[in-house]
Amino acid sequence: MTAMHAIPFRTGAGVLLAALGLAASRAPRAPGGPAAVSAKLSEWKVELSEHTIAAGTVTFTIANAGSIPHGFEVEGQGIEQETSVIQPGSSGTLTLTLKPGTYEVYCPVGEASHKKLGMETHLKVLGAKAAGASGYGASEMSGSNMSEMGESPATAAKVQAIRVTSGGPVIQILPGPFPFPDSAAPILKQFGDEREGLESQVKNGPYSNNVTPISGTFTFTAWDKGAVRDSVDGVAEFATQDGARWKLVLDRVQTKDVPHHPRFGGVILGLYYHGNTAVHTPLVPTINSAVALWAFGHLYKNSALVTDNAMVHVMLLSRTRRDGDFALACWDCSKNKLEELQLQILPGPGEPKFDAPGGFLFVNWEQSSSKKPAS
Ligand SMILES: [Cu+2]
Repeated sequence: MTAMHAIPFRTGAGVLLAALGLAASRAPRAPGGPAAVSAKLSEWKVELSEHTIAAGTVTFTIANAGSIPHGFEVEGQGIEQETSVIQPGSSGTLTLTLKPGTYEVYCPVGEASHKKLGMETHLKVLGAKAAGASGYGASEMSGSNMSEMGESPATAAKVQAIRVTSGGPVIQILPGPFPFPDSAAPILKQFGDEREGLESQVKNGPYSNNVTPISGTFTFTAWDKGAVRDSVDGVAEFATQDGARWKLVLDRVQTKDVPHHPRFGGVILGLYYHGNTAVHTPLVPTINSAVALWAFGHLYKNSALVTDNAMVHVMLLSRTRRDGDFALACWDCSKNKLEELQLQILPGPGEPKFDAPGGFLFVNWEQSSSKKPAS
């Protein structure tokens, strides 16, 4: 997902010309007056009207144009100031006195998750001399252009991959009540149209303490190559509590975002989400993940093809279940060891429910491991 908000890289004269155009068209601060900067928050970016301002007092007017709550934080040169949470459709202001230097501007919601998803930019504050009527020096211009790019081309192009191997006790999760309904309730309110469906899952859904030991294995490799080139290759085989033998072959990702459920191009490494983050369903505890992916799978039951379009969600995440009875043990599990491998399989769009309790397949391997694959 790294390329999601990347801006095409321009080199040489292009950078300079673009920067000159930018500097010429802006007067970020009237002489003696406070600077005014507008900020727009959405999934998953922070957009500023100005990326370079003069030192002194600045008032940020921040609009949340997204569909979930966000916040706004300015950090650098010894200061760290943030707004309270801004609801979708609302706005807030933040007035600061900034000295020269570079500041990070980001959404602080969800620990580092919204920032990691791309809600981060930079603001450059120039000293009085550099910000004078004679305009910006060449070094500041290229600096401001760099910060507008958000991330370096090297970062944007970086391919990340992970190989995951299942291990430890294997359990099948059967329908039942979600054990933290009170913690999830305030987050569910933010889910609009989806709320009703989620509320019925609170009573009887896939994230329950109703589990049964089974057996099986799951190994896959996932590649995070940017917004459109992510991929996955893997096989899971397991026998469910009714004795049926299932096999799932993963060879392509699902990339289509739905509100509250971004797919990050199919594969994302190192995401903190679910639970109290308002990113994806709150009917999963708040977790950190080594990898999360969304895929279409070929599903077989007792060697017969069930579908080529099974909807699959996989996470190697911070442990959510305790030893022994494998009950969900924490609402915020994000600090636990990243060793729980979850495989959730649902019928494809318009396809009938699976012949399994609740119509879905949900298997956990409790002590799984990951490594960087040999390239
Ligand atoms: Cu945010």
